[in-house]
Amino acid sequence: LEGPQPNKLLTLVIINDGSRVLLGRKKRGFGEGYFNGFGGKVEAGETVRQAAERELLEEACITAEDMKEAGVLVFTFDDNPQPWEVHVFSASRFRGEPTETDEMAPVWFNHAEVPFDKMWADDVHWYPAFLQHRYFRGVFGFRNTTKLVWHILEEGNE
Ligand code: 6OG
Repeated sequence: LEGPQPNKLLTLVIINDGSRVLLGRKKRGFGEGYFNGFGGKVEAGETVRQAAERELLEEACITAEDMKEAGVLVFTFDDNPQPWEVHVFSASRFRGEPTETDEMAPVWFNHAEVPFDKMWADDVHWYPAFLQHRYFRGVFGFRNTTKLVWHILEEGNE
């Protein structure tokens, strides 16, 4: 039997210029085919923020200039004993040109045209808070990796 395990830490950065968000279509690995922000696992010896900056550069070839903490999401899976804790950041300004990489193909979407049907099932729940700059905390329960079966979401103004 496996006992409780510490959360696995990941990052997610979404550029929001006020009317559009920059997402990437994931080309390989976990979540392939889905649109999402840019991010990945926090590595040993780096802070969550450093990991967020590194993954944004690796996956989209840009550096955020005003990256802020936007919220925290915890994902539990019936087929994985380790919850994932995803730290979500937002930024409105960046240096560099969003560029397709091996991992991600960047695309801008108007706020009203975010492609939720091609995104993780949790996203539709917390994007309203994200787009309105309200800090959010959510816990999401997935079955068979991709089916969302329950969630809790709190929004504030922190
Ligand atoms: P790599 O393992 O490819 O990073 N991620 C999720 N994002 C959303 N919106 N919903 C989920 O529901 C997610 N699960 C993972 C975190 C994976 C990237 O995908 C995000 C990371 O940015 C389950 O390095």
